[in-house]
Amino acid sequence: MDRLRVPMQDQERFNNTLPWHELAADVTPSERVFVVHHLGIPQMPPVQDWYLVVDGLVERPLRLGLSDLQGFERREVLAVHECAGSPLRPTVPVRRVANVRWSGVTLASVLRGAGIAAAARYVWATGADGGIYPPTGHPNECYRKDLPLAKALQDEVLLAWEMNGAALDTRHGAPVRLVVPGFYGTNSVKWLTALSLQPDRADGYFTQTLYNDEVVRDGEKVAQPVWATAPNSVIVAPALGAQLPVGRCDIRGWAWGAAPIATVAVSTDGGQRWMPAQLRPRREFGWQGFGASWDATAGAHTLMCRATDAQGVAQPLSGARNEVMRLAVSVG
Ligand SMILES: Nc1nc2c(c(=O)[nH]1)N[C@H]1C(S)=C(S)[C@@H](COP(=O)(O)O)O[C@H]1N2
Ligand SMILES: [Mo]
Repeated sequence: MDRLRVPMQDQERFNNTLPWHELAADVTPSERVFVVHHLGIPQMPPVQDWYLVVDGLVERPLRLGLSDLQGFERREVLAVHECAGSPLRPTVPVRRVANVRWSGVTLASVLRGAGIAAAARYVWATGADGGIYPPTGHPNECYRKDLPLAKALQDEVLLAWEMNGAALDTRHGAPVRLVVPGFYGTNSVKWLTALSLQPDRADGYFTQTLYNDEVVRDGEKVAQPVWATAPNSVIVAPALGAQLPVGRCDIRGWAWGAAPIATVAVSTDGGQRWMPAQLRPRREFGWQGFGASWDATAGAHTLMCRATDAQGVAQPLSGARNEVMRLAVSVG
């Protein structure tokens, strides 16, 4: 089935990221949610002209407008939204993160509405945007990602048209985007125009070339798609570079990962000694608040936080996108 085609907006790409101390709220206000797009922003048509094609290994291909989608049961999910960082520098942490309440319908309900054929293994999701990826000059017919069907059918995975109770902003993928809680942001395709059930992984630069981590498994180097989020954490108070008075200082932050976080440890001396932080339980797929009280002494200090998930996987100290954060502050 033919998907919707639109021109691109003639405008600068931008990736905006806030300093972490502006992420103090449990649910991140929409204007503080980072914006990332690789090819620019497409000129989406008026919402009544938008449609989504569902095809491939389905019993009945569908062409759905927004009002058709709204006929499925509504579902809301609170979820961490985390960018994996530059796909050209997969081990460099950026910690672009937010905690968002998304609303829409489950991807599963729409796929089941089309009838899932037995041979289907992956869901390919296509955005309306296309063009050059500036860092490498590679041309792209579209932005396309894929999900393993087993994940796609989890009921936290949404086709969303609302963010924090308001209609999605154009920059965040209006009118409808995919939201994949527990997977990195790159998988949450914005400006969605097509879903296709397929037996194999998707074609295209963003699934075949970029967003594949090299990992060693059983002594062999293999490519691992950038899907599930690894445990991670940020300190939101005090702020990076803060000048603090001597005495009691509350260290606060957020921890998250595909699996719930079980413990967070905090260091105030660059990782020589660690103390356990207090940690809130996970709510839905959201991040978990942690806090620790520190008796700050005069001098320069490096604050660090390290999350360990319920499966015992801890943030590495270095060399990974989720390596522990180091925050320099001075006291006195
Ligand atoms: N269509 C489309 N979807 C996309 C992208 C894109 O370039 N095009 N970028 C992805 C990346 S890398 C991230 S981190 C998130 C960012 O979503 P946001 O801008 O709403 O925060 O969108 C993802 N979805
Ligand atoms: Mo990203």
